[in-house]
Amino acid sequence: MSSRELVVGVVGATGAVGREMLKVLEQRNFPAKEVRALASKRSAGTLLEFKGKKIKVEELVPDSFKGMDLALFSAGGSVSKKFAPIAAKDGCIVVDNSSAWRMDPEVPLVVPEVNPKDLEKHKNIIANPNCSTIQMVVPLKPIHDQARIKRIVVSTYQAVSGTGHKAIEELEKQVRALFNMQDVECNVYPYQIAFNCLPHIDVFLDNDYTKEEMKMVNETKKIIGDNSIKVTATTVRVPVFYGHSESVNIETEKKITAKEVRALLTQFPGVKVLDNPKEKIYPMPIFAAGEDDVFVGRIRDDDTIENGINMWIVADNIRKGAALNAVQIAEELLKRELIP
Ligand code: NAP
Ligand code: 3JN
Repeated sequence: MSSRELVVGVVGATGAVGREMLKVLEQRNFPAKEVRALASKRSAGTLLEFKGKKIKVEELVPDSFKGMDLALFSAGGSVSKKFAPIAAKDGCIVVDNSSAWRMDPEVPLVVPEVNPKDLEKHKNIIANPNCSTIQMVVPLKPIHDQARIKRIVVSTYQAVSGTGHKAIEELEKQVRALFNMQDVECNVYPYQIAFNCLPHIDVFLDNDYTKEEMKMVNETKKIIGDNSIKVTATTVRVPVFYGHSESVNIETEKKITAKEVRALLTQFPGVKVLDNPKEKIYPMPIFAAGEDDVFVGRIRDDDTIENGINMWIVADNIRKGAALNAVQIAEELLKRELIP
């Protein structure tokens, strides 16, 4: 990595993702000479901790990016739409966690294990994919390189932390209420999430898929760099705090066996294979929470088609799905000397 030390801003620093970004920057000893925390006026003045010191949250304003080298954004799409171009114009490189810029052809959409070279064409804004897409494309990349994936069918089981800190509180409160024989209050989700599954993440679109499902479809093609891959998704919210799970079925052009997939994935960076069903070893959110790797197991030949594989993929949605991937993008930018 370069020996440069950067002024780094975390936009949305008080949120579920922003707090994890501060943690990941600290844990990975990211070369920052200063870390600034930004959020809305509501939480300006709040104290957060970084490397044992208190940092005061500043209100995000158009002038916030003066003198800043890198900004990690996780304050929602409208903040990114408005402020990322302002930062970019001021020479500050933005790694944006929202969907605002992901499908813009001028903006690289990057998972460092999969398409780091796409960073080379950046124009100061880089997009971090959706968490469900990230954890799926990491293990699919080496399979695609070896056998060319033609079609993906995915169903997700997504943790409430993906909706932010208010959703984490909602699940906790509903569980407490139910154990105390009280009525549940639903403010974040349209229905009770405790002891339930909602086949509804983000808004419904005209084709009756949700926006989350179509993010998975479109982002996968852009990251893997192959528009011909067919992807179909069903995304479901489940009463888990941290860790998204996915059941993934793929059809490949060339034959690849479950045994070969296991061997490929064992060597791939960022992936941990947990696959010994006879010993009851398989990935679960309770193992993935707080971890960096994408866990893969239940790898099986799908005998209903000529070249098919089934697998089960689990990762910490706030870490690899958001904060860690963003910091890894920044590290890759430094390594490739792409930060002026
Ligand atoms: P959260 O817990 O609700 O936190 C939202 C953060 O945004 C807070 O820090 C909030 O600051 C800040 N914010 C809201 N409005 C703002 C404004 N007008 N100006 C400045 N800051 C503002 O949500 P989260 O889970 O951390 O998610 C935040 C965003 O990250 C999401 O909306 C999404 O775009 C992105 N995200 C991406 C992924 C992914 O899949 N890669 C996953 C989760 C989230 P206050 O304390 O001042 O309210
Ligand atoms: O629901 C999840 O598990 C992931 C949520 C991601 C999210 C939440 C609010 C807004 C996004 C995202 O990253 O796609 C957005 C957004 O559209 O920016």
